[in-house]
Amino acid sequence: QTGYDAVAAQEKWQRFWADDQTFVAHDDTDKPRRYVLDMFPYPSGDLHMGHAEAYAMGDVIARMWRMQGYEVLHPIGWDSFGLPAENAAIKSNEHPATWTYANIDTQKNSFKRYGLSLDWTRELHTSDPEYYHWTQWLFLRFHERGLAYRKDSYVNWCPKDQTVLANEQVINGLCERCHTPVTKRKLNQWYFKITEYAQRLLDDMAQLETGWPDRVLAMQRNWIGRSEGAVVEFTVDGREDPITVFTTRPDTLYGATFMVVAPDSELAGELVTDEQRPAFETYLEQVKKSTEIERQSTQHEKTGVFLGVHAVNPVNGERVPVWAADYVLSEYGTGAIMAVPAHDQRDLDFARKFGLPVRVVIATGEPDPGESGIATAGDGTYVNSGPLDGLEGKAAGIARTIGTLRERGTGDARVTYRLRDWLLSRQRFWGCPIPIIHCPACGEVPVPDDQLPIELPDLRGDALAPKGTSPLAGPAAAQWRDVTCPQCGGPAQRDTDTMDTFVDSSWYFYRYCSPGYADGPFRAADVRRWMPVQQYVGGVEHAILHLLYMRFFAKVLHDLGMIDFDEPMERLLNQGQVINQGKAMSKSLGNGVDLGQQIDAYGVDAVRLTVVFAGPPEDDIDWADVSPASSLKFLQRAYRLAVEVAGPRGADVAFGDRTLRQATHRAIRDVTDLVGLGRFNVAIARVMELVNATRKAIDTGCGPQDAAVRESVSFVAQALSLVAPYVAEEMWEVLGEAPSIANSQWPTPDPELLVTEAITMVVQVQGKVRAKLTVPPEITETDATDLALSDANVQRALAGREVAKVITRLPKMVSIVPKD
Ligand code: ANZ
Ligand code: ZN
Repeated sequence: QTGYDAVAAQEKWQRFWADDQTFVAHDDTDKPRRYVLDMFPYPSGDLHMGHAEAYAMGDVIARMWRMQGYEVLHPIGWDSFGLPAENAAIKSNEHPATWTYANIDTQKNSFKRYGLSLDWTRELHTSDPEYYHWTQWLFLRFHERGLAYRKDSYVNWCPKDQTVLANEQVINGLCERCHTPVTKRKLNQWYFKITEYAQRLLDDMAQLETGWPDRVLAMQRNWIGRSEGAVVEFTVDGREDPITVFTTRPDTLYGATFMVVAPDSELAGELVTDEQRPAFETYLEQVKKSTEIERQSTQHEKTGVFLGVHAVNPVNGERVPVWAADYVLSEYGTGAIMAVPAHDQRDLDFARKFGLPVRVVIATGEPDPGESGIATAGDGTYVNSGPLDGLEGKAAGIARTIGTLRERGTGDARVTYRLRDWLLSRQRFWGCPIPIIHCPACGEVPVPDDQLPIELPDLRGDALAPKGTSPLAGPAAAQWRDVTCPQCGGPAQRDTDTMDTFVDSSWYFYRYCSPGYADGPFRAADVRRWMPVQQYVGGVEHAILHLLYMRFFAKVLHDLGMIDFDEPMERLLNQGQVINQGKAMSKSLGNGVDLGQQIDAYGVDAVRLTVVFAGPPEDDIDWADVSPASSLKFLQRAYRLAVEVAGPRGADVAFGDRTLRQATHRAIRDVTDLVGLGRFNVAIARVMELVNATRKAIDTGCGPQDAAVRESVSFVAQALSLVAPYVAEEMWEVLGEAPSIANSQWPTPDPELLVTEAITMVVQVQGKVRAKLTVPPEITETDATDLALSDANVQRALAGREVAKVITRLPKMVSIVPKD
């Protein structure tokens, strides 16, 4: 028998691993522990190529650590609340749970077939009351600390899905899901106060610098968007409260010739005079239709209305007009600015359009912005700025202005963040109910802990259809909604929103440590045992949202005294995407690759090997460039080696063929290092080289029964088990070893066999020996050529002539042929 039967092997070893409980993590053990976590899947359909890649990468690490002697926790669960289930339920007139749990069944089978070393005993579903009980409990802890609150605000609204969208779910002004243009709507919504943690989220990134990709940290830093500046108060005629602005350039205060407030801020509505109100209202309606991205764009045509009032500049007493314009956002800074057209381009564009004055306060030597239309932002000497006149440099100007403002009580230094609070209300059914009761007498009353979980009622079909409010606010849910107030016993109503599913996914990895725990979200001792997670694996599409939210949750849990670390994920691997023919796979392009079909054709092992071997884990894989057929051929070659070795164990390996042993031990060293560095594809290339060396030793060297061959093939099997577990188990069995290979001991290289004897490499120029160099036996073509060409004698022999050809016979000879 020469080939291994992929289908038979898959079935055989799946059954074995399940019966043997090979991948169950033991709480009770003396071994050191490691926690490898894959971002849990959303059960949208069957497993697809994207999953295939992500989970293959995580499994390399989990299996390696297991063989290295760690007790590995590698759990799996389901992010099972969410809109697709609800939409499917509306269509099929069923409960969203039906669709969800049916999909989970399908996917689960595929996951098992895919041969991942997962601990299924800790499986969880965020849509189980058993789980969301604790999501609600955590919400109440946030609520107690003032970290969950409600406010009225304009929210992004998808008119098609009839739901609120977080800023992050609006992509270029369109709904992330259905691509409908997003509009604005005023609603009373629940928020998490993530802004209170903005600075800590920034500071603690220091802990992530070695383990997380730089680009993810950069994206988070940008998203948080720390900005240093000042607040300045401008008084308004006939009004008690001043207008407070946030500026990064308080030093330009003498150049502030008008003010602008966000049209959709409360302040604008308060300030506008009766005379200007109609124009303002018309403008506001228009603004509500545009997206934030359009509003912030410098290309965006400047629009605005005068509000009819003037404010007083605190440094020079000048009266400046107050306008409303959409380039000022209500949610950033204070929602109002002092406009300095000479030194800020957007203010200048606005001033030129509406004929407002432009006053230069920093002489930079550049053309007058009022004439050129180009604002000057550089450093220079202050002019037209009272006591600042003659001063050089903005650092000095800013410091001095803040000093003055502070003395007079009209301003102060201020740090602002771009980060907004996390809008968590969703007007949808298939999510975690918010455990709050609204009582006409007592107001917002938390559901007492002992009444949790608040389970979803049984709604289906048309009761779930989008009507602009939550299905839980509709008539079908009246019985569920009407309750008595826990405080006064009077009639009251449940909150009818459900939570953003990002809440569910912000704490699932703690739950894996205490599956089924009934007295809290997790047991502190369990989390202390397993966490922080040593390796987190998932897509870069989560670089901001999920990864920021879960970091925020960790900090709150830390402050609640529930965990003793504040960063839950030590290392992060963002795998690339699987694309086809250079493009993302999509139905419309018809370039989708079906994972099931690939597995049917080539087997799990070959597909997994292909995915991991395709390139660095972070890079995209173009399925048009890879060949699962050649992966399968390689696996068969490796398997045949084991078949040839099979038979009684030979002599002591110490007497085995030295050349092959050296190749094996160098491969052990390299594969160990490369996997540790996340360079899985290069590690596989090394295994392929070892397979070739072993083949050569069998065919033209020591023959199959030499102990060095068994040693080499054993390592090949172990290394292959990282990506091709079925064939690896088969090889292990053929070699006569006890299953499972997953529990075998990863070898350590013998230092004595790593010593590389030096080889003399002869360098010829035009057939004449010009140099003898000492090189390692495994020297590569490029290294040998570079080394030869940089030798002084070789250079002299070349005498400046160009090289026509380099012929190598490695590692012994390099022959250089010069031109002419
Ligand atoms: C006066 C000024 C003069 C400004 C100048 C800039 C240059 P970052 O760095 O992004 O924080 N600003 C403040 N709040 C705003 C809002 N809600 N919507 C739109 N723009 C707003 O930018 C801070 C600067 O952006 C602030 O400093 C303010 O304009 C503007 F030569 O104030 B500046
Ligand atoms: Zn009450």
